[in-house]
Amino acid sequence: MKNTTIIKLMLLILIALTLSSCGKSKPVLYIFNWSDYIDPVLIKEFEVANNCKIKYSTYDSNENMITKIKSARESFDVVFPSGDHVSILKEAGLLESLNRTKLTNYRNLNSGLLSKAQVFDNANEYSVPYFWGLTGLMYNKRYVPAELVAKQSWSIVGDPFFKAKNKVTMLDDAREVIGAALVYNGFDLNDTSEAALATAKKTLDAWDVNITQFDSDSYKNEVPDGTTWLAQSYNGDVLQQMAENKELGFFLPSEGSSLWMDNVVILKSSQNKELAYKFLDFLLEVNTAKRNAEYTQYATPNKAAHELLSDDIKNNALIYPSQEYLAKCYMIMALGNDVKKIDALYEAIKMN
Ligand code: SPD
Repeated sequence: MKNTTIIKLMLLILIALTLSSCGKSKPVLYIFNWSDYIDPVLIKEFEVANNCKIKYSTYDSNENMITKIKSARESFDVVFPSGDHVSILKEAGLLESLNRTKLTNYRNLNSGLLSKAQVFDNANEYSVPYFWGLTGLMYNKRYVPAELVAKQSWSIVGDPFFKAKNKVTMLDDAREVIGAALVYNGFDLNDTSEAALATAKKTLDAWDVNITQFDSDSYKNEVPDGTTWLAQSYNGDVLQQMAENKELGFFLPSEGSSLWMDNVVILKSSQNKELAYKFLDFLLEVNTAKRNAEYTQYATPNKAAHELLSDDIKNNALIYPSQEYLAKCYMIMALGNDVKKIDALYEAIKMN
């Protein structure tokens, strides 16, 4: 064999060995998050800094997330449930009790918001606040007349202007849909009394003539392209679209709305807890949290990161509404067995 051939062969073997050992030794972290809810550059940075691979999957509702994590086929390390679902996962014994000594950046969190999170995780033992937000109405200015929007009311969902046009959608989220009708009628969003739910049903039956679908993802593309004109939507998702399209508008209804906090948790079944802790701590790091808030356009519970944000973001009332507006909003709470009443009403509306 010629010397050059031998050298080439040795090089190939070396490359193959390097590649196979990389593949084998790189730990993998399985992350399951809401769609459009992290700056993708951060994922790459974490992979490089920790010489690992992130397998990243997304969901569009807490209900889908729970179904997948309970199915034996899917296994995840880090998940992002909303507050009421932190309680549900905790009750089901699925969450890791967090060792805060591994979270060196935990001190960056806003202590006032940590106290608020105790309504669903009483000692902040299982969850770390990720972002908080509100639900409102997104619209396309090209099709929805300004006079209709001027009232800034949930009542626009049932407005006769939309009749037979098939242009209105609501979230595929029982708590948000029933919640909007409850708040519109002056009830607490967590009220499951017969009177409250009967009133909400009446309103939703009236709105339903306009509603074409219950969907939590499509509106992000369909309001911009005119397939949908008005959509119940999560504030940050809309602001991400509004940055690129001046024809889009969004308002928080004057009657009030839902207020929610999404959180990071590690599943008890996680196969790579050390790496999961590193990922949580990375998200809590001040510059990571600042960049993530800028990308997602959601309100950060990271006090140190919030201080670094531009005034444009800090003063944006669609991200950080006034205390006066927040007083009209309701945190979505876990309802135990009573949630079945909400689910039954939601299914009945969807079947109409
Ligand atoms: N694209 C991210 C959306 C996050 C919404 N989470 C909150 C849901 C509360 N019902």
